[in-house]
Amino acid sequence: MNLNKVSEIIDKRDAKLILAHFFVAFTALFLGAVAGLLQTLVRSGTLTLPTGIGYYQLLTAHGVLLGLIFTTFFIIGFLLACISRTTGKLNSGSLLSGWIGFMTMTAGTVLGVIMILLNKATVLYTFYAPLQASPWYYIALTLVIVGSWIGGFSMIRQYYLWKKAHKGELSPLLSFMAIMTMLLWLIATIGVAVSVLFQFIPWSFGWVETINILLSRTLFWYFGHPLVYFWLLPAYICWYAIIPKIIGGKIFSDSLARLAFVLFLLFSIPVGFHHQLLESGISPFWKYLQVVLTFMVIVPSLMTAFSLFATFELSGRERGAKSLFGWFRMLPWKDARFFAPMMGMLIFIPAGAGGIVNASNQLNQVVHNTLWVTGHFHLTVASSVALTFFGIGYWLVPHLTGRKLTAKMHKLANLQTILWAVGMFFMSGAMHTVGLFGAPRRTSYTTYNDHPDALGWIPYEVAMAVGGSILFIAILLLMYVMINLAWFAPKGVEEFPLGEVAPNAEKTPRILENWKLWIGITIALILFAYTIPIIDMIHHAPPGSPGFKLW
Ligand code: HAS
Ligand code: CU
Repeated sequence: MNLNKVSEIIDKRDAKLILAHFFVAFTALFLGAVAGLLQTLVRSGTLTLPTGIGYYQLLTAHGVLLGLIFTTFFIIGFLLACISRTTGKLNSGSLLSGWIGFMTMTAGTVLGVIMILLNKATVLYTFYAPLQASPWYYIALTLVIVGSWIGGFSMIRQYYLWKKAHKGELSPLLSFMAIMTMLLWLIATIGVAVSVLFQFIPWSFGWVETINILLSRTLFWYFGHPLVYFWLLPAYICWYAIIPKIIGGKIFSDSLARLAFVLFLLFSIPVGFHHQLLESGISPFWKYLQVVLTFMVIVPSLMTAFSLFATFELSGRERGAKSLFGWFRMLPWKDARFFAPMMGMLIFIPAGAGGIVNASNQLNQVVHNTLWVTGHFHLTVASSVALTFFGIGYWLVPHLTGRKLTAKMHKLANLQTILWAVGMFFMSGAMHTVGLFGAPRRTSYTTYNDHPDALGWIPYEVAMAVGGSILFIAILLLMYVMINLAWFAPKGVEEFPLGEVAPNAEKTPRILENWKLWIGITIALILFAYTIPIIDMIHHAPPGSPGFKLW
């Protein structure tokens, strides 16, 4: 087997492919952020959009560009970097499929954005039926998904080749985590692909007149929940395996890290009903079962919190920290590669607690479809995950371009992290609070005929706009730093911080790499949680719905 030797610096050809992904990701981030800023201004009554641009059109652009495009491109780029760094440079076949995947995703992105700009796809990022977009929009989404599969296959192929050449060896932790993340994505996207190909495309072309709404939403959330872990797991890769190196410590336990990722694969998917607790047509038994499984998927996050605390404390004590929390001060707070993800971790504590509120059936009745939920996902994906991705970008971009993250850029990057945290505090804090007062999500500015409740929401919406404006300044700063790191920073070598496992950690049990076993249990759990409810939805379906264009 002709496998390349692992080098500390990612190969130049691989670097190009990864940078191409980052280029699309950060462009989408910038455009999505512009939409976000405008939305907060419109919603608070501060700004009226020029005719021709709709609030819901902006909201669609915002959700799609940030939630689907920024994340997917960044993640695939980062996972490719993890694979290339730990299993050796991509061989020519994997590199080629990497590029084909990238091109396919980019074509889908361009087509999708054109449809949104033409106002032919104002259906928000969840594209709930019976809202009906142009068929070309669904085709665009299909291209993005299929492209991501091709990129994923290129990673799996590389991993397989490594395994073949290293019979009986444990694969590198980073490559294991990357493959687990991609596997989660492959299994999850099957749901949305089935729905788009067999329901949305025929319906929007007019080949069939109606759509089974409940089935389409269920297939969406079969995908939509694991989607949020597809965002989270790359951040966990950084927290588990990269942060220890940056702080001069060690990975607490290789087995615990791998076990957490295995549990995410098992429990991420059969839980979509926690987004549909208020949807009629699903029996309470199946909702209950999926809520139980949702509480199971909290376990690997708690394990992660435990493992990170252990890493931080051990490294602090090694450097002489004595008191109970003395290790806290020993952490490298001025290092942007640490500070941004660490802020993400800190924010994940209240963010995760909010998730547990959402998942609790009775509390979900209070928060569902209110701005609380919008607040929840701005803390999770838009803070914990986004800040970690920014933190990865601060070393990975210069590593790939052969430049250095200078002291000045460290300072600006830290300032951007602080601005992000402050902006989110106002925006997400106001969203959570006013959500509890009943303010709905996904609505433009309205006073509901000067209803006193609705008038009471407006000050919070103004606070959201203040937070949104601070966040936009932070995005401009981020763009400045990233452009510097890509094209202007001084030439040099920026390391890829690859954590090592603590020498006294237990040996990793082989069963954790038993892919067939984990995939088997995953499929069994999915079939258990979804088969009967889906048969019910098809058998007892009310008459299907025609399409609506409400914009
Ligand atoms: Fe969620 C809705 C439940 C996590 C994203 N979620 C959403 C939506 C999004 C989203 C986008 O059950 C809206 C979808 C839409 O448009 O309708 N969520 C949960 C639960 C968790 C959870 C139980 N969500 C996430 C993550 C997301 C995300 C992660 C993105 C990345 N969510 C829900 C539910 C809904 C929902 C319902 C539907 C609501 C509705 O009615 O519509 C859990 O996974 C959370 C577990 C996390 C923890 C925290 C562990 C803490 C850690 C940090 C440790 C920190 C350290 C540093 C060590 C238990 C790991 C400390 C250092 C010091 C020195 C102090
Ligand atoms: Cu969920």
